[in-house]
Amino acid sequence: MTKDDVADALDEIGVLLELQGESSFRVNAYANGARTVRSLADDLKQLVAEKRLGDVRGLGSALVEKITTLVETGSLPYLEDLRRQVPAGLVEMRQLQGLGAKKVKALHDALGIDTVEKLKAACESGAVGKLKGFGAKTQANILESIRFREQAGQRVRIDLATGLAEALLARVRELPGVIRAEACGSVRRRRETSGDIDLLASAADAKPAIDAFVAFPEVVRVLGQGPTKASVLATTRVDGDKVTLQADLRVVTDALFPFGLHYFTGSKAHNIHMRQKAIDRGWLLSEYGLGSEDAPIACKTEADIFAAFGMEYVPPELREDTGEVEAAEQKTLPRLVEYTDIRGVFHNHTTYSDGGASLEEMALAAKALGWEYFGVGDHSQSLAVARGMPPSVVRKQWDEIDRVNATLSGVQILKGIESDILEDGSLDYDDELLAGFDYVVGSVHTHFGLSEADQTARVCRALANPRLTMLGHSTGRLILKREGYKIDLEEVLKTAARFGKMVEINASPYRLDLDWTHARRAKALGGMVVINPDAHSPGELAQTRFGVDVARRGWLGAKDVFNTRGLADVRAELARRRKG
Ligand code: DGT
Ligand code: CA
Ligand code: CA
Ligand code: ZN
Repeated sequence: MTKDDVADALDEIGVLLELQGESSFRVNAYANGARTVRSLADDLKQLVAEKRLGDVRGLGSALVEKITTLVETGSLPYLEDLRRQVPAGLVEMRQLQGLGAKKVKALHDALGIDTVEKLKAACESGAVGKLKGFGAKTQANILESIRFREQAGQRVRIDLATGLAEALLARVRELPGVIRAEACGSVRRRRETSGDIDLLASAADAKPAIDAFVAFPEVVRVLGQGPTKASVLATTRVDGDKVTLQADLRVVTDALFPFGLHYFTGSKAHNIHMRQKAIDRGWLLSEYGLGSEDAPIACKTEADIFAAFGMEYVPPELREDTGEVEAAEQKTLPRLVEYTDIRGVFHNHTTYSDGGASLEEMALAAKALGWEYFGVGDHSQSLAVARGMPPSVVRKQWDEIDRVNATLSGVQILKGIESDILEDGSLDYDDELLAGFDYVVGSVHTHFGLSEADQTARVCRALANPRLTMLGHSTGRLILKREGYKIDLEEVLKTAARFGKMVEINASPYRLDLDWTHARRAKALGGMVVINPDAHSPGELAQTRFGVDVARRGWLGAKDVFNTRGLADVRAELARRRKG
C-alpha cells in the first residue's frame, strides 16, 4: 500500500463516519490524518516497521492502529464494516455540489433516499422541498447539480487527463520498436476536459507495442484489442487525485504517423474543413495520407501537411474550425503566448487566508519556476469562511512582505489582495487601505443567485472603481461541478475594456475562468488579460500552464497577457494605474 492508498482509506473513513452523523471532531481527525500521510517525507513502511508512526504529529493512537493494519495486511476490517453500513449511493450524493453530509443523512433518515436516482425523483415530486431544512430553493439547486452531473458524463478535467496521458505516453515511448508517439485528441488541443485519451505511435511492427500496452500497470480493463489498436480503461494518480479514463492506442507505420497525428488530433470540425480544402484541390486527406492515389504527397511531419496546402502551421490549440484554417491560408495566425513567456503571477493565497504556505515559501517557489515576482492576493475581510483578512492583518502582511523582500534575491513579492466584490458592487475595504496595495483583484464569492442584470451591474460597478486592477474568475464556474452564476460576460468584457481593467484567466484546472471563447473575445474588445494560478500551495503555481493553454486557445499572444512583462515594467504599470 502506498501513502496515497492509505490516505484514500482514511479519507473514506472520514466521509463514511460523517455520513453516519459522527462528530466533526472525529471526522476531521481522519481528513487531517489523510493529509498528513500524503505529505509524509519518511517511508511509510519503515515508520510502521520501526513503530515510529506515533511520533508523527497529528496521528493519534486510533489512526496509528488503522494505518498499521493497512500497511501490514493491505486491508482494514473496520473500513469494510463501515462500507457495509453506509449505502454507496450516499457517498455519491455527497459529491453533488451543494449537498453536504448532514443533508445527505437527513434525506436518508427522513425519506429513505440512498441513490442519486431516488434523490432526483424525490426532487421532481417535490418531496425534498417539503423536508425540514430544505425548501424549494435547495430542492431546485440539488436538481440542477444532478442534471449538470448527468450532462457532464464521463469526462475528466484536463489536468487529470494530461497526467494520465503523460504516464501512458512515457511508457509507450520506451517500448522497443516504437519510433514516435504522441497524445492526440482533446488532450493535445488542450480542451478543458477530456472524454478519452487518444494515443498514436509509429513502429514497423504494431503487435508487440499493442501487447505491451494492454499489460501496462495503469490498465484496469481491456475494452478491445486488435492487431494495430487497443482500447483500455486506465487509472493513475495525478497530485493525489485518482483518475480513471478510457485510453486508445493506435500503432501505424512511421510514414503514416503525420497523417494519423493530424487526424486524431482533430477537432472533427477542423478535420472536415481541411478535408474540404483537399477536395477543392482534387486531393484526399485522411489518416492514411494526402494527395491522389497515383500522386501521394509525402509528409514527414504535421507541418509538412499544412505546408502542402500553402498554409502556416496551425497549433493544435487552435484547431476548432473557428477561423484558423482561413487565417493559416492568409498567413495571419497570431504568434501564441507560451508558458515560458510568463514572468510572474498576481492572484495567490498564503497562510494569511486559506493558503497552505508562507509568503516566503510561495515566493521561493515562484523563483524556482524562473519568475521575477510573486503577487499575493489573499482573501479580504468579508470572506470569513476563507479566513479573510481584517485591516490589521493586511498591515501585518505588508510588514512581512517588506521584511521578506529585503532578504530575497531574483524574486519579489507584490502586495495584492483578492477583494470580495460585495453584493452592491463595492470593494471590501475603505479607500485608504485599498490605496496601499500594489494592485487589487476583485472577485465574486457570494450572492451567486442574483439575476443576470443585477450580477452584471454588480461586477461592472466594481470594474468602474478606480481601485480595482483586475477581475478574478469572472463566472465562478467549477468545471464539471457547477455552472457559473448568470452574468452578461459580453457587457462585463466591454466594461473592462472601457475602464482599462484587466480580466483574469483563472488557471486553476477546476475553474479555467474566463474560458477560451471569452479570452478571445476579451482580446477582440481591446482588453488586457492576466493569467493567474489562484495557487493555495507552492505546487499549484505551475497550474499557470493550464491558463496559458486557455490563452492559446483564445488566440492570445504574449503582448495580450500582462504577466509576460518583467518586474520593472509591471511595477511601473501598476503605479501608473494607481495614480489614475
Ligand atoms: P474527447 O475525446 O471527447 O475529449 O474529444 P476528442 O476531440 O479527443 O474526440 P475523439 O476522441 O472522439 O476523437 C479524436 C479525434 O479523432 C477527433 O478530435 C477528430 C478525429 N475524429 C473522430 N471522429 C471523427 C469523424 O467522424 N470525422 C472526422 N473528420 N474526424 C474524426
Ligand atoms: Ca479523445
Ligand atoms: Ca477517442
Ligand atoms: Zn476567489
